[in-house]
This record gives sequence, structure tokens and C-alpha cells, in this order.
Amino acid sequence: MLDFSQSNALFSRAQNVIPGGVNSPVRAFKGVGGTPLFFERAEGAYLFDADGNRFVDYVGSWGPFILGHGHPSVREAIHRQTDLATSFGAPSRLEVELAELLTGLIPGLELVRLVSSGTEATMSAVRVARGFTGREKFIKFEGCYHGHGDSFLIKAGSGMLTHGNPSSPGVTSGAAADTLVATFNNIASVRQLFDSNPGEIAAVIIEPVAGNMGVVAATPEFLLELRDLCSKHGTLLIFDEVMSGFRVALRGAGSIYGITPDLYTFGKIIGGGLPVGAYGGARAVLEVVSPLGPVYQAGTLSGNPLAVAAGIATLRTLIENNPYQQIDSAAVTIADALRASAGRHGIPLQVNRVGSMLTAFFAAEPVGDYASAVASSTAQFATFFHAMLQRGVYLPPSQFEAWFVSMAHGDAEIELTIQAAERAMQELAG
Ligand code: KE4
Repeated sequence: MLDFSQSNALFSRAQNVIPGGVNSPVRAFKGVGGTPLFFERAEGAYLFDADGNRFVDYVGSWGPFILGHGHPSVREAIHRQTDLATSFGAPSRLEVELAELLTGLIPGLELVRLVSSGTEATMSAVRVARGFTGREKFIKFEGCYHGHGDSFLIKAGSGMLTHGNPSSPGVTSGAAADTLVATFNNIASVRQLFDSNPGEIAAVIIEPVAGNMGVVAATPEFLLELRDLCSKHGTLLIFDEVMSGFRVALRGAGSIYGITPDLYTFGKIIGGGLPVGAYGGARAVLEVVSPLGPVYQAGTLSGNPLAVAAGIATLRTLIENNPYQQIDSAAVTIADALRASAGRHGIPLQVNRVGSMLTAFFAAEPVGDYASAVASSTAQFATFFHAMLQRGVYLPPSQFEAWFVSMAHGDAEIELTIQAAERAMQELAG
């Protein structure tokens, strides 16, 4: 067994001063049991914990590190900018460059506002939709997670699912009343909400490739019908691409489906591991945003040059290297190996993959929505998680999260993962 004594000691200290000992709930290992690891260093595809153990990392800080940890272009950009300035609280050249990169890559993104997290981006996007339409209600989907803004914490995914409380106390009935919840990949459930709230729905927000109930892709037919329904009802369609943006394709999930939303939200990869979020879309819609229009949104560190420099370096490296075929095929290799191992050992397993994000659901039936996702065996996942951890592979500590493959996951890392999975499945089979 690996030695985790330093992590255990740090976790005891952390619990004295931080709620649950963590700064974000999903890190607490509640979904898999045991004590969270405390990490000290990262390089490429690897994490190194406080006890000096090395792990192939499939969390990638929940998505930002598509290039792997410490990519030279990003590290150099951060070092250079640190010596100049980290923040002005005033405009800088770099935020114009990042905005130009984003609007140049993403279909229909004409104006974009930088913020400091995905949560800020999604909160702001819904506020803009409400300000633009003059309507108050919006539709989200069961199992999708859009950050911890009050109105999203209803039947949400990610850590909410992991902890078995998909709706959070502290969200007022007023906030909840304006949040309508539909079923992912079920257009009838959306149509029903439009019919029962005529002329009242400002927006529909969706993860076109959901990652927060585990990876579940919207079907093309469903997204197309969703686009049509929104257009028909004068409702703004918001693609929350905080996770899928620049992950499943350079131009985002929308480009794979050939569907352009009215608004986008981004995060994770566009900060290259530092805090950056963004929201934007059609010029006419974004012109309601202050100081152009009356819809207010602000942020002390929005567009700060240090985080933006990391984001620009990440996007430029993605554009220059175009690693998508490489990382997607690495993810295919892993997915195929997981299915083969599970098959050999009689373990019910569904592996959903889009691009280089994937989830292994310990489920007998295909997973296409929230209900089928939560039918998975979290107990089997927990056993698998620890069996992989002991063999040097760090997976997201929850059945309801995405695994991320990076440009730094080479043949050695893939082979180590496949061997570990074979032995973990053997262990599961008993
Ligand atoms: P942040 O506020 O965490 O930067 O972004 C919120 C968010 C918005 N939209 C989507 C689609 C997201 O996936 C997220 C955040 N994702 C989770 C991982 N499932 C962040 C990890 C965490 O909460 O600790």
C-alpha cells in the first residue's frame, strides 16, 4: 500500500480551518471514501503528492490542463508576465488579444466579457439573457452543473450529485421558482416547460457535452430541436462550454454539432490553469452589458494580465499544435481497454467518451441522461478508484465526473493506465 501519511496529517490540519478540509467539495473523496491526497508538484501528465507518490493525472485540475501540467509555453508566459505586472484593474493589451482569439475561433461569438470563473460566466450569461428578453425564468437540465450560482443549484450535477444533494439549502424559494428543470436529451420535457410558461422563459442553459453527471453527450437531434424551440419562443440558447470548450474541439462542442447558441460560457482551458472565465455571444445581445447597456456585471480581477497570459499561451499552443487527433485517440485507446477489461471480468461498464473527456460508468445499461447516470454503482466505482490510485493512477474522486486526457499522456502513461485498469477490474471481480 502507498504511504499517504503526509496527506493524512495535512487533511487533519485542514479540517481545523477549512470546511471539510477542502476548498471545493468534490475534492473531499466523499464519493469514494478515504482521505483526499494533498499534492505538491505537477509535471506533464503527472502529479506528485505530499508523500512523494507519483500519479498519472486524469483530473487535470478538472479540465484546464489539456496541454499537461507546466507546458513550457504557458510557464514562460506566466514567468514573463509576473515580472511585468499581475493586475492593473484597468484595460491591458493582453485581454484584447484573448478576446480576439476567442471571437476568432468560436462561431457566433461576436462580443466576449472576461471574468474569473465559470460560475461568474454562467451567472452573468443568465442575467444578460434576462436583461435582453425582459423575462425571468430559465431552463436548466437535471444533472448539468453550471457552477454554484444560487439559481443553478437545483437538481445539479458534479459535487452536488457526488454528495447526494442535487439541490442546495440556502437557495431561496424565489430563486428556485425561476429555475425550470428539464430532462437531458428529452425534448418533450423542454416543450412541456415552454407550453406551461408561455412567453416567460429568458434562456435555456445546457452543457452540449455534459461532463457533470459524468460524460453524457446531447444527441444531435435533441440539440437541433432545442435550438429551434428557443428560436421559436424568443428564448436565448446558452451553451455552457466551461468544460467542453476547447476540450472536445478547438472551436467548442457547438462546432461539432454545427449549432450556434445565442450565448456561450467558457472557463478552465482559457485560463491555462489560472482563474479565467468568459461569457459572450451575438453583438446585439451583449450590447445590454454595462457600460454599453444597463445589465451590470463586474470583477476586480476580470481579465487580469497574469491569468490572461496563461490562457493566451494555452490557446496559441492548441492552435499551433492541433493535438486533438492525438489526445482523442489516446482517450479511445483507454476507453476500449476499459471496456475489454470489464468484459473479461464480467463487470457491467458503460464508457462514454467525447474527444478527450470520458467517464467509465459502472452500469449495465447505456448512460444517456441523469436517471441512467445515477443508476451506476458508486460502490464499484469507489473500489475501482482506490485500486487505480494504489497503482499510480489518479482519477476524479467521483463516479459523476469526467476524466481528462492531455497532450502529455503518452504511450507510457496510457500503458500504465491500461495495466492498472486490468488489475483493478480483476480485483473488482474478486
Ligand atoms: P467554476 O466556477 O468551478 O470555474 O466553473 C463552474 C462550472 C460551470 N460550468 C461547467 C460545465 C462546469 O463543469 C463548471 C465546474 N466544473 C467542476 C467539475 N465538474 C469544477 C470542479 C469543482 O467544483 O471543484
